[in-house]
Amino acid sequence: MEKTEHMLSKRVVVLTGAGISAESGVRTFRDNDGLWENHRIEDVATPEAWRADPELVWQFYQARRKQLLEVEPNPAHFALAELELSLEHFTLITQNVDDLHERAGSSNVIHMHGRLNTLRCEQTNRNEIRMSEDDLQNEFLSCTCCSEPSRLRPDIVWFGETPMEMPTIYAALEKCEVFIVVGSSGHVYPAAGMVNIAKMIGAKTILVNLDEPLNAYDFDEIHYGKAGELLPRLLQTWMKEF
Ligand code: BV8
Repeated sequence: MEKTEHMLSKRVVVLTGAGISAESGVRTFRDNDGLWENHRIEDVATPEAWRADPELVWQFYQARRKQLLEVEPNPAHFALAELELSLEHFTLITQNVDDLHERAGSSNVIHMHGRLNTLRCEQTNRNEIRMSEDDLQNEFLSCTCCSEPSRLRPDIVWFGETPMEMPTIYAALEKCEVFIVVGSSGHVYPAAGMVNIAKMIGAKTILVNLDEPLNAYDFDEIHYGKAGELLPRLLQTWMKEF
């Protein structure tokens, strides 16, 4: 997609969470009390769980990878893709592992908690897109990068693992003038602490969320409601303000 000729100059960083994909039908973590088939997400999304019961963890991710084929971006995703086209300096960071931002037209999306549509070789840590029908079955899958194929793991940042692209994220935060969070409960760090960094460097902090997150006090401006309804409207205001 082409950038619009009259580019707005404000340096904007956006962080999204599960709430932006809720209206697309993707379950959030804590709205349905964070359970999956009676397992606490925090107990399934860990390296220890993968070591102890790889079949259980694999089924958890295969179910969510399959769901990617059934969901579509919603107006909130499209609004952010449009905002990106009007800004010279725009960084989109997501905690989400779905590909809805990309499918709505966003580019250079930083998936700090990994992605569902790629899998990672346990030997080389290389990732490959594996979303064909054969890749979505119950059996484990092997990599295509090793002469002796190794098992592939979900390309996901589990609890206790280091989020992706943190240096890039901190570099964008330290220069931003506006920091917008959409659809996150502020439970998970370091994502939930990013608003503090933005605030410290004097950026304007804006929250768009269905209900009050744990870190609500850190935001200068809060819009409570559904992202799919609020973002398209806020976009009009931001296009004038930024
Ligand atoms: C790390 C992949 C070191 C899995 C995920 C004690 C205290 C503080 C921190 C810790 C602690 N013990 C351990 C930690 C660290 C831990 C952590 O934060 N634990 C929490 C549970 C306390 N963090 C880590 O382990 C991280 N790694 O710290 O490494 C480090 C630190 C800094 C630098 C280098 C190294 C790794 C965390 C990554 C875990 N993986 N995802 C998977 O997806 O399967 S996290 C998981 O939670 C998802 O990514 C999800 O995005 C994320 C956060 O949840 P939210 O996105 O906020 O979603 P949630 O459901 O919670 O909320 C949805 C919100 O949307 C709600 O507020 C709702 O109101 C709103 N909403 C709903 N509908 C709508 C809406 N809003 C708008 N419109 C709507 N329609």
